[in-house]
Amino acid sequence: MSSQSLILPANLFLLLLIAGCHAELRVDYYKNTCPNVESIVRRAVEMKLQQTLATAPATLRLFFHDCFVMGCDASVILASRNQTSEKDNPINLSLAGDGFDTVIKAKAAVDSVPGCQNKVSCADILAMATRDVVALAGGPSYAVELGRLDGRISTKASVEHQIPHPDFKLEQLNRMFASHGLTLTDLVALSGAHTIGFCHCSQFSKRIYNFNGKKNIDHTLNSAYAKYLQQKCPKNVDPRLAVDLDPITPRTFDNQYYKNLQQGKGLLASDQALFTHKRTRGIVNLFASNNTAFETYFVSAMIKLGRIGIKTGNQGEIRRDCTMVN
Ligand code: HEM
Ligand SMILES: *[C@@H]1O[C@H](CO)[C@@H](O)[C@H](O)[C@H]1NC(C)=O
Ligand SMILES: *[C@@H]1O[C@H](CO)[C@@H](O)[C@H](O)[C@H]1NC(C)=O
Ligand SMILES: CC(=O)N[C@H]1CO[C@H](CO)[C@@H](O)[C@@H]1O
Repeated sequence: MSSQSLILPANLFLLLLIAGCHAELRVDYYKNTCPNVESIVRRAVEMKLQQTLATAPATLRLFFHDCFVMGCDASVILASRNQTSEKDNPINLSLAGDGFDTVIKAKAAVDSVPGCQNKVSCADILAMATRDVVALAGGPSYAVELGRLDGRISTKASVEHQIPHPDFKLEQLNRMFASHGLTLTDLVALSGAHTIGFCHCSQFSKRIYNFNGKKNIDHTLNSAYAKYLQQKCPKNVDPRLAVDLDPITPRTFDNQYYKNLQQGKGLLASDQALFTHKRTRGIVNLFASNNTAFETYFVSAMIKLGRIGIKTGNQGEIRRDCTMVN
């Protein structure tokens, strides 16, 4: 037998496996078990957002981290007594508590409705809450596919090499996103999430103080913006200090992020790289000039993100407490 004929069935099997996963997600998954789940989650998210605006970026980023590490299975929310779960990885130092709190509050709201108790997964609640915070921050809304089960495994080690680093070059970003079936257009559209939220000084201090190990400023950085950042983030600053990812409209989910990139005002090296590189510059320019195009591609990429590594059947469960396996 030739190696070709051996490889083909394996690929076909993988394809069927992926297609099979998608088939299990449905927009009306809870139609019979908890028909009002969407409005219950929405109300809980609105209340949480009224308490703190940080809810929006925190929840959106939590969803991204959940999906990239072992799939969208709420494994990022599992806590361990011995500090060995995903959220204990140092990368999570920056996962704001408000994202976790949003899911826990929405889960409590769902479970308080007769009939809905223990019927809706934490992974689905996170997916719905993410859609809601984006819309409430001024971004597009979309129908969320549902039917993810919650995972039972969460390890600190699983986070390694799964979350992109802000110093990644375009090729590294592309490789990581492609490993989850996401295209360059998806990468550029999803990076638009950095139109809201905060970033700690440590994530970009190299760009303003010692670029490439020398006492230089990253030359792709707008010089006025670099000066502004040096004022906001002096050397040896309190590591808890953070600045807005989008300096112009930090609380609004819009396409300002891409206009910033055109002016050298991308905060992270991984943001600015999208404009520096010819391969993605056209997509940045399109999104900067046409907000509808940005919203369309963002929604399509979010739906793809929400399909990564979903657990169905006996691979998962509906957790009673989002922080613990049943
Ligand atoms: C392309 C690769 C990406 C890199 C390298 C990256 C890196 C980062 C870093 C370093 C921060 C700041 C964390 C901190 O210091 O607090 C951040 C924040 C954030 N990221 Fe990303 N990110 C990427 C993609 C994404 C994607 C795909 C999403 C969602 C779809 C996302 C959503 C967010 C949000 C909303 C924040 C603000 C969080 C907050 O204010 O609590 N990021 N990201
Ligand atoms: C930490 O606790 C989990 C269960 O919560 C257990 O599976 C794991 O082996 C423990 N790890 C260490 C290093 O003790
Ligand atoms: C903006 O993008 C949308 C969606 O891709 C498209 O239908 C529309 O024609 C574009 N508008 C302009 C002015 O190019
Ligand atoms: C939200 C959360 O659980 N963050 C944790 C991330 O990891 C650090 C340790 O590296 C913890 O101190 C944080 O509490």
